[in-house]
Amino acid sequence: AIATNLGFPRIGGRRELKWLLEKYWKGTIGADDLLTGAHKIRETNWKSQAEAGIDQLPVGDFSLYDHVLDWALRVGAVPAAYQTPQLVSELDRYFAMARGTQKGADLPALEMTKWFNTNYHYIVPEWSADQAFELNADAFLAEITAAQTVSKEVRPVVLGPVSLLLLGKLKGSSASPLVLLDKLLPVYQQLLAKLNEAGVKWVQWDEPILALDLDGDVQAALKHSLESLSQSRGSVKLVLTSYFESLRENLPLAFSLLVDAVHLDLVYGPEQLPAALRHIRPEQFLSLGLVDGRNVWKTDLAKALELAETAAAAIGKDRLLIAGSCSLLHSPVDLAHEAELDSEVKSWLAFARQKLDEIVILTRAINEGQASVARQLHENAAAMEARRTSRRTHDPLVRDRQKAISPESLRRQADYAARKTQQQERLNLPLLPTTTIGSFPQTSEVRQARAAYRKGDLAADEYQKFLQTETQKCIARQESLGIDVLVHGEFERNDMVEYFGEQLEGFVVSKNGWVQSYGSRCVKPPIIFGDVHRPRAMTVEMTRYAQSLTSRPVKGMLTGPVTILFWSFIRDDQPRRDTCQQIALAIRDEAADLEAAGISVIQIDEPALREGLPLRKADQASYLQWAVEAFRLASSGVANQTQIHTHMCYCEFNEILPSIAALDADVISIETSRSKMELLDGFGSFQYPNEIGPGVYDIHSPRVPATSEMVGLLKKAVDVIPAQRLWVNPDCGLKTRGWVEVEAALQSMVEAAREVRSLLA
Ligand code: THG
Ligand code: ZN
Repeated sequence: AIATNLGFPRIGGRRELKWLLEKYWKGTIGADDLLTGAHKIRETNWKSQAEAGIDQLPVGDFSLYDHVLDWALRVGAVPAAYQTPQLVSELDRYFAMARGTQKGADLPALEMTKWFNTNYHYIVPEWSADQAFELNADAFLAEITAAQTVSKEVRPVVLGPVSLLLLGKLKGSSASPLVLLDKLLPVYQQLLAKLNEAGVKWVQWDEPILALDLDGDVQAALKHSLESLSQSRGSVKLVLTSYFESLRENLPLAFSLLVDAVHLDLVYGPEQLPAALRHIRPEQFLSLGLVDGRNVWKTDLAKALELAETAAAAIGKDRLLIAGSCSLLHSPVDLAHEAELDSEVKSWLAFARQKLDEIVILTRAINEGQASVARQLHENAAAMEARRTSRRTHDPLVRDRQKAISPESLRRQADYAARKTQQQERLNLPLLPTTTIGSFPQTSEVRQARAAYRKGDLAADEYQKFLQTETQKCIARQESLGIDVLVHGEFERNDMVEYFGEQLEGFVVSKNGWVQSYGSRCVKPPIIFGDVHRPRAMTVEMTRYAQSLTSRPVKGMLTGPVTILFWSFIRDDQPRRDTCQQIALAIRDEAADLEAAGISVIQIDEPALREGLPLRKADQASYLQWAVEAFRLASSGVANQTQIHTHMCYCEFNEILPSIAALDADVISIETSRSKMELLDGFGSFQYPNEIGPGVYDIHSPRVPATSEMVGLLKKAVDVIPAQRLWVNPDCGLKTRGWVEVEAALQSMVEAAREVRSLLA
């Protein structure tokens, strides 16, 4: 068996890439410094993989911003707008496509969207109907040469032509991007010929779309692409990789393709191994994805070895590649950087660097026998046993409470129409009430105060005083702007999930467990290791304080159970729905406490509801059912007079509208302004029953929209949603913006609401 790895995190153990990129964008370092720094990260990654004993080093898994964008450029697909001579260097062009530019050329970024069901976001390539392709792989080939100095065997990672095309969009046409396949394949032929010349033995041929439901055209395209490439590749072998899901009905297809190995994600689809062993052809290798590439738990090596030994017994150990389930891009880098983590929980964890060791131990156990790694296997078994039996993962009180959940606890007391009347009596809001999504600018002052408090440089009471002053200013500003439903501003919070993870029992938060979200942006998901419960109120004090400053309603701000679940590292020893239900109970208690403190409006955000949707249609209905139930459990404990809001962003809502309606929130705010309210059409034709606040301006841009623009959007909205059920708010939270633009934009927004109100009167 050969020890392999599908990819390593790019961001660096200390987020070196993030700092380099942000300095380069600011202009404090030049292109040479950026490229040298990036090369150093690549080299460090290769060296640590080689030292760990990985036999084939992945090359091309690194990227300055995003690997899908890299491949669009490697096949020469630059949309016309970005071919302008105003973009002087290749690097300017690259970053203009990735994040837009206002220097010289004024160009928006290309669209960005989620990478399958992960929390990573990729840049969506734009294809044109007359698209021409051209190989542009010198830098890629140079990386291969550089990696060959670190290890004798390197494995270039290539994003396959069918997935590349389908991950992009064909502009101005409703045809499938696959109409371009025959134009694209010659570029891949040239590339393979060059890899052959470079002495490459194995290429990782990523076709991640194999994890999806595929129609006949896509299946035929995969077959055709590999047939057309078989001539040009000399002795290069291809390992066909997909991940995040079992291959299911695509499995026979995968093994029938002209590839020399097929990779299986055996963490998310262990049941596919027997079918794979039946379908594998005698000359093919099998790549076993045994180590979870997107979670933080140690692998149960005994269980993984059982699978590997079954495979070895069936086809021989010489035909096995041992690997992570997917690229380690989705794992934090190195557990060794976590000096302060709870030591018991830490003994159950493996980050990317530790996962390499697991891959090598499994490979040695297969090649040299279990005795050769007896100590490591023994240690692992002890860690597994300790985790299984730890009292800290099981809380009988939480379990009893879950068993006692009644159907009534998933329902508000009255239906929406009755609630609406009672809420209006209490809140007395105008037509088209104005509000914001929750957060206000996290200025450097706010972040510095939090950092000082965490370091111990700022005393707890000083920090509290600081937060109160910020909140006070924020309330005063909203009052003078004339906003109807206020928020406290969330100055005490870092991230909307991490903040709750820090306070709930059953979670730990790492110091350095960063994972790339997109470009230079990272998240640090909390780790759910045990049964979740809420030891004390989390948001009540600050919300009550804010409410004491004003006679207008202040919204209590909570993150919903589904979003807390999906933006955390999830325990793998019980079904997700059980964990989600536990979080929902904690949020339900928090909502009850807010209500008892006199809070009349409570927002429970669920931006990740759509994210959790399984990749395969067959699994979606049951997911939606437990996800909706978790939200309803969290939100239904309050009285009719308490108004529940929710918020969702970055997603295609239309396909899950029935589930969004089933949440039965009194008010939902959604992101719509970038699509100029097109998104709202779905809500109109579906006849969404409750209140909606379609975002009237895009908070992702520093641009301050004119009142007339927002009036235009509101008029469009009134056409699809009755005015009595319409709210006026920005697209999303304001924490990434500055106060100057926020005040100007909100002033225009309040003015727009007033104008439309008088038009309607
Ligand atoms: N929180 C969490 N997960 C998320 C989002 C979030 N996943 C989806 C989406 N939002 C991703 N978007 C972003 C947007 C901004 C940042 C990260 C992900 C970001 N991160 C800071 C950075 O990299 O500098 C780190 C923030 C910090 O210091 O805590 O700006 O909102 N959990
Ligand atoms: Zn949002």
